[in-house]
Amino acid sequence: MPRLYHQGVLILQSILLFSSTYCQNLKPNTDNCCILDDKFGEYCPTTCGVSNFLSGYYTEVDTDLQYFEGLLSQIRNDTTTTTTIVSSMQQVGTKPPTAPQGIKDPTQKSRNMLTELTRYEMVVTENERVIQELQDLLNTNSQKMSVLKQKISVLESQCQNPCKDTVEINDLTGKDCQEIANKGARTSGLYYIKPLKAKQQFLVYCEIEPSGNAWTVFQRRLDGSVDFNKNWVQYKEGFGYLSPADTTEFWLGNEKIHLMSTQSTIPYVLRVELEDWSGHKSTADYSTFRLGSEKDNYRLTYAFFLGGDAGDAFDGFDFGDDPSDKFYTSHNGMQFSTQDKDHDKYDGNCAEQDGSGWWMNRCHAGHLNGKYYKDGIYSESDSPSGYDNGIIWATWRSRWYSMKKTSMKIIPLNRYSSTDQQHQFTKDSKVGSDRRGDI
Ligand SMILES: [Ca+2]
Repeated sequence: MPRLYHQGVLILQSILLFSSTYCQNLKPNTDNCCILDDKFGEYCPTTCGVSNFLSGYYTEVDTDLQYFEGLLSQIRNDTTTTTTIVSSMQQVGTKPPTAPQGIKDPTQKSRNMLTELTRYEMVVTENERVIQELQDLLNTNSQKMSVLKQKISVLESQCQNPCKDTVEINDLTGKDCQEIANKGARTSGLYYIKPLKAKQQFLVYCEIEPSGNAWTVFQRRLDGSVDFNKNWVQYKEGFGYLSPADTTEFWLGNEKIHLMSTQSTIPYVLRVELEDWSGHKSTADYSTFRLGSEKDNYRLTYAFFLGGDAGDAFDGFDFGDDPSDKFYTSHNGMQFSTQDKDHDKYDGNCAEQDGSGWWMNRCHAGHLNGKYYKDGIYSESDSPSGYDNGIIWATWRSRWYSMKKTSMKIIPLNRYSSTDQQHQFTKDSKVGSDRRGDI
């Protein structure tokens, strides 16, 4: 107890000071001195006096000290209690209140249940949405099934009727259309013919006049719906479409044309029919038209030009570019050329440049398998090669004018009723290396 000790010392010092002050006023005598001796003189008190004096205060001081000790003890207890309270308050301020263990578990369980409930509600909501979607889909499918059932019902009722081919093919056949007409046919349309050397019959369009003259058509242009830029095999076999009313474009095929045109001792007449974009029409007829075999690359030959408003473009045309133009644009005697089979008289490939198959020379004055140009007029810039590649007939229209409609057809010479017009061929022997008939 250092503090108590110091307090006690202070009290003793105070008493001594008091005693000293008191002593100066005290006159020594026998009553107040236990040892009265001269050696001490007037000095008083003696040790015994001091002791007695202090003894007189002992009880009082001791009582005070005990009182102070009691106070200190109380203060110490109060301080300890206060410290504990402050510590508890600090803990209360920093730590969250903790629930008793008995309450903690049910609370957590309750929270888990709430979470599960929320999740379950979400699942229920999602399932309701899916069910609604499936219901909508079911309704849609039911409607579609209803429509399909109605269509099936209509089709089933239609199937009760006997099937009917929408393309009417006539029953009569022959080696060509003229023979079919000779058997009594008077209606133009689709017929099967079988030339003498043909292995099997094939379909053709027969144009039969009321008089009984019948043309077998092997080429038709009328709307540009068919691309005539084909290869050798396609031109050999034919392409495009035949139709009962002759309303579609086609090339019958070189092999068929060869079989037809070479089957009889009676020669065939070739008629070229043209129509421009103003509705004007013209023809060009050639006698003894023949197409050679594939071995001869389907070479074109005819005896002479019979006549026609279109003029004799097959004999070539003098375009004014070179004296040899006419010779090198004639077609009689030319073999057939395509993009992949070059049999022309030109260093290049006329058929490839002009995008057609034709009896190319160097190259042409009549070119009916050329590119279809709507409205007729075209120019070098329209042509990929810069050459005249349209459907041209130079003796009737400019090489930069492409026909709207064309056809090529044959008839036996004995049924050809037009006035014969003899035409004498002349050939220019001049040779050049450039194309003729082109700019
Ligand atoms: Ca060539």
